[in-house]
Amino acid sequence: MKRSTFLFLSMLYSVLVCAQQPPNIVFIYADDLGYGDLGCYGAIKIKTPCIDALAKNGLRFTNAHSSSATCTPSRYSLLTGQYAWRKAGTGIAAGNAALIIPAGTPTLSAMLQKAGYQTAVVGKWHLGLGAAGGPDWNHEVKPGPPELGFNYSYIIAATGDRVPCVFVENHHVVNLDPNDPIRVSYQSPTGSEPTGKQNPELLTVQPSHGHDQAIVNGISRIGYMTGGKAALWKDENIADTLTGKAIAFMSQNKNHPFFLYLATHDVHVPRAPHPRFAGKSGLGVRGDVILQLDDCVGRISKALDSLGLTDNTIIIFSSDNGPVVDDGYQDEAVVKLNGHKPAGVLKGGKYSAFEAGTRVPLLVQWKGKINAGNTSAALFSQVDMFASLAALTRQALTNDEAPDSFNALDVLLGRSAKEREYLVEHADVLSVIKGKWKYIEPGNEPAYNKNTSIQLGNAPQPQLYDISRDLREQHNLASVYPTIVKTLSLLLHDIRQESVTRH
Ligand code: NG6
Ligand code: CA
Repeated sequence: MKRSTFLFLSMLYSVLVCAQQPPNIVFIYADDLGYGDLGCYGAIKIKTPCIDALAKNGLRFTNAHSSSATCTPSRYSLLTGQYAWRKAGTGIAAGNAALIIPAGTPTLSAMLQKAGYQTAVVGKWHLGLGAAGGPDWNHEVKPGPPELGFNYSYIIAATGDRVPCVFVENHHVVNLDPNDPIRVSYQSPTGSEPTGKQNPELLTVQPSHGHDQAIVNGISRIGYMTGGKAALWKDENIADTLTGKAIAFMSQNKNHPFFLYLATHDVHVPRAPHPRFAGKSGLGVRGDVILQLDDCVGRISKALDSLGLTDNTIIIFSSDNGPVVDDGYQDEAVVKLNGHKPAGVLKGGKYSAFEAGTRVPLLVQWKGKINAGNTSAALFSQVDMFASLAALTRQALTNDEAPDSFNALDVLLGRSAKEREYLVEHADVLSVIKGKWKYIEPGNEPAYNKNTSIQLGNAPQPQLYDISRDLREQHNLASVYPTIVKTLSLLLHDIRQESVTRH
């Protein structure tokens, strides 16, 4: 064969192989990042150029929602495609909770594994670990992500503010010295170590509510912990460690389709930015860790570029719930806000039934496949990620897989504006959005949390807002439109009764 013919045929071969290779999926899940926290969502006091680049090169959603207003239930729904409120025990999990999703449950990761993907979770897990009774930190930490369809996992078991402050890689605590075993309790002290409550003089930041138990790196946490000294993370290095592990996973799998679920610790408390970012935002530590988050996203994008994978990778960026400024530490985030509005134009925040609880940034970049720089106003729920990515990878779903997840792939890729007929929001109470209406069911929980200064959206009477005109949910129209209240409360009732809502 002539050299030129050979070259032509081998080029044709690689073009065909590339064309057939399903896209890599990188899902970056920020923690507690609000609708107003990014430049591309209107923030002017803080610069987020790397995250904004995803919007510039891809699609930006203005009406996308996490499934819940807190972490554990949002992550539960993301991975199972089932509303967390259907299942007891899916509220904010303790750091020693048992695995909330039983091993063998159909998950987003297992579905993508079936589709031929290498799968990884790097970062915040917060879905419990281990069998009933919780994890055995000193031996095999099992079951966990490996039993739910992840080929590789490098996780923070719960949150940065909960013990144990160690990473778990696959089934083992990283750097654990067997002679210094870990003991954890959420009930009573595990040893005679000082605590935040008894020894505030040892702390670099004082708690404002809760967070007064074990002290790790001068920061007091939720829960008691003894031992595992060599395994403790340094808070300032968490972002770099996670970004490094994520990039290593992508590099190792560059010749193979992969799904990377990168769940950052930022911008959750405690906020301990690396010295590169400390003091750099001018907005205090919360601003600094937003810069750190932006840097992480920039490094992921750059790594994809240098691996030559950008064109065949979908990057999805979102947040697990809305923003909170004082979430339990006197870290000066409130006084240094300097006019920045984490929730943007919305009312409420993390924990809230108002829009800021679940309406979060969502950006999707797939160069060459998604038009650059567009905005979508379509209603989108993260519970739909499962069925949408199943459609992308041509996986059929049975009814017991992802029962509340709709295939919204065309919406996600900006090919259609045909949105969900309705969307359920979950905080202390459930709300439903349909068309221009948002109905919040009545509930007896407090209307306001004075610790976090968040309007929780709970009220003993039904609430109805026309969010097309009153996005800030100022005017409760429930008494003006009783029939709409009735229709939406019946819709919510039906959704609650059904165990499968996908149709
Ligand atoms: C709350 C914590 C808060 C945060 C939250 C979970 C207190 C007083 N507050 O209970 O600091 O950890 O749980 O956040 O302990 S989430 O984003 O993981 O849902
Ligand atoms: Ca969160």
